Amino acid sequence: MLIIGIAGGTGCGKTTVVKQIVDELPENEVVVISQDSYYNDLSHLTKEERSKVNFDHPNSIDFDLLMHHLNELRAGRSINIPVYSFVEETRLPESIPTAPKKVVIVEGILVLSNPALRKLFDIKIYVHADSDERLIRRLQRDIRERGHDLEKALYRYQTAVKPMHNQFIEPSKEFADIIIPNNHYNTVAVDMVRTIINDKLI
Ligand code: UZR
Ligand code: MG
Repeated sequence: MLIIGIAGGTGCGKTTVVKQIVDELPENEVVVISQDSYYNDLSHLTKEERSKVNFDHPNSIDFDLLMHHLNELRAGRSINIPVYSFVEETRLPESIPTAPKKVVIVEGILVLSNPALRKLFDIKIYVHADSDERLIRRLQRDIRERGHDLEKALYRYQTAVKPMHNQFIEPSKEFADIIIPNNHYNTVAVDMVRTIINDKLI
């Protein structure tokens, strides 16, 4: 089994890079796990209380469960991945049964910031995009897909997203084996990563 960790700031294009990598791989050999699925269960808080949570701080992620799940997959056992709703800002009651595959990709803003989690990755990738590019993409997504208005999205960016990025995410770049420049979609880098994976799969 090959476990690949892919980090990078919000809006850097992680999800797109992952999609491109996975598209060329046989479906039955790869599973993608998103850090977003592992936000702490906040169902005991009111919606008002949840909207004040700092979702960019490492403490908002259930890293223990994520690591437990990776160890289970490594041991050949299936896991139940929690389902998180960005609109409700909490974990939903259902979960997704997931079997071990040859390639496991773990993506999320903070996946290279946690030392114990980092140790579980065979390949560590950081996707870089400039902060103005990331802010543009982030605003588009927050407004279109996550039901925020411009005011709320900008407030969160200034009070949580940016400071946490500078404190935890950007410094995790030094742990990467590969840094993908992604201001514009980078086909060459994605091809190189695919080649590395294919080599390991044979
Ligand atoms: P990516 N996030 C939300 O917007 N709402 C939530 O309920 C939970 C998380 C955001 C989170 C972080 N920060 O910046 C981003 N906030 O999701 C990480 N606020 O997701 O890697 O796709 O950008
Ligand atoms: Mg994403």
